[in-house]
This record gives sequence, C-alpha cells and structure tokens, in this order.
Amino acid sequence: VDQFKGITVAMYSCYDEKGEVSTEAAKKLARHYASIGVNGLYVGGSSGEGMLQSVEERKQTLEAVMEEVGREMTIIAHVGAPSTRDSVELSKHAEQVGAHAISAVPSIYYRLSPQSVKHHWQQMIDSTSLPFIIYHIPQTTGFQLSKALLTKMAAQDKVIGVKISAESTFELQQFKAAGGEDFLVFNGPDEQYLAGRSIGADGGIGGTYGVMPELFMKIEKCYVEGKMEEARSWQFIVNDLIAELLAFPSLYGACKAILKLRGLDTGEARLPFLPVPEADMGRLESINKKIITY
Ligand code: HMN
Repeated sequence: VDQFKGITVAMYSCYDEKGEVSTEAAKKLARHYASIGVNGLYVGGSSGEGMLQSVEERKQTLEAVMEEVGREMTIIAHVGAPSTRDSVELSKHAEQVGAHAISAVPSIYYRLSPQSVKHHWQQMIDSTSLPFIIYHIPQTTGFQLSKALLTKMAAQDKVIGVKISAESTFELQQFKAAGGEDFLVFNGPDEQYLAGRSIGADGGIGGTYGVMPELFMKIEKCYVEGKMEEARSWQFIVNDLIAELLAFPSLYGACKAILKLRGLDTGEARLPFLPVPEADMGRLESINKKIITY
C-alpha cells in the first residue's frame, strides 16, 4: 500500500479547443506532474469531470495517462458512474490498461439505500483483481457513508482505503480507526491537508494540488520530518490561495486557466462549469504569479 501514500493529484479534464477529450493534452499534463516528482494521479474524479464525460471519453483519458506515465506513477482510475453497468465496464477497462487501483463514488442522482450502494461498489470490486478505494464525497453525492458500511467494506482485502472529501476530521479519524492499521485514508479537502494528515490520513488526493503540487509536497515533507510549524505556515499559504481560487465562478475553470497560463492547455472546463470571465483574468494572473514565487 506504500505506493499510494503521499501526494496524488486529482487531474483536471483535458480537452481540445472544440471541447473534445484531448489525449495529447492529458499526456502533456501527466508528464508535467511526473517530471516534478508527484507520486500519483487520480484520473476521472470530480476535478477530472468524469461525471460529465461518456464512458468512451473516460477510457481515452485513462489510456493516455497510462501510456505516458503508467510505469512511473501510481495511477488510480475513478470508475464511478451513475449506472453500475458503466462503472463495471470502466473497472474492467482500468484493469486492462494497467491502472494500479480503481475508485468510485456511490451512484449519483437517486437516493439509494446503503444496500444498493454496497452492491454497486461490490460489482466493480468483483469485476477486477485491482485494489478498490471508496470515494466518500457526501456534499456532492448526498450519500452519507456510515461507519458500519465502511467497516463492512474495509473487511475485504481488495478494499484498501477510502478517499474522504467530507470536511470532518473527526469522521476521518473514526474511519481510519474502523478500517484498521493497513487501511488507507486519503485526505480530500486540500485546505485541511495537514489537519487530515495529523489525525490519521496516509496522504491526500486533491484537485488544487494540480496548480501547486510543489507546495503540497512541501507540507508533506515538513510533516514527515516533524517540522510542524513550517508545515503549518505552508498550509496557511496554500489556504489563502485556495480561498482566492474559490471566489471564481468555477474552481475547476480557474485552476485549468492557471495551467493554461503556464503553457499547459487543458481546454475549458465543460459546462455547466463556467470559464473564468475575461474581467477576472488579471486576478487570475496575479494568483498564478504568487504561486510561482514560492
Ligand atoms: C477529485 O476527485 O477530483 C478531488 O480529489 C476531490 C477533492 O476532494 C476536491 N473536492 C472537490 O472538488 C469537491 C478538493 O480538492 C477541493 O477542490 C479543494 O479542497 C478546494 O476546496
């Protein structure tokens, strides 16, 4: 499980100027992260707009990433889709192309019983030999994962961890305790990276890491070396940047626009996510300058 620890960038979607999936852009972005020593990539999750893409587009994106960096980085494929059928198809595909793990949210839109969600996940788990990481993000899915269900899931060898994007560090600690020593917990809220790590997270998966991976790697390094004061000051710097990014009409749109300023053109976020308004470009440029100076 050690290969999953540390900083995993939740990769942003990669499109061309027409808004179609661009394997070229995906490869370039993945290569960029590999070149600066990022440990892993989470492909097709929230930041990756997996839920706004067709099964075919999601496969293309994952294939491009695997081809480019699959031998150097740990790749987690988010395969969650509203239907179990699509999720299973994506799971099998992830295994075929060599992803290191699969991960999934509960099915979205319908209010589902815990039994349905368990069955949904189970179909994916049983369809491959890959490790499975639960993706808990109740603020978007509406599904409150209970400690009882988490414990049941974690009892299976293949279920190696949970990515927690909920903002409660109490829940994070409780899930870690319920899963046991070897059960991995990934911190989701980037603004709480250090808090999550301090209370039991083994690492993190986050979207804003994508525009400032070096800063998150600094927090991680300081934490591991026991330099808590320094770790905290980096987290505070990161949090001011995140607060500024959250003020845009869409966080993903803003982060993708920052990448573009650096020559990493991933196209615009797909609607309904809004692009950065022209009038806000100056503000975006100044955020980018700030990040670059650290
Ligand atoms: C993903 O699946 O793309 C992300 O890892 C999810 C991640 O937890 C992000 N949460 C959401 O987008 C809802 C965070 O990185 C988030 O963007 C960040 O903490 C800013 O609030």
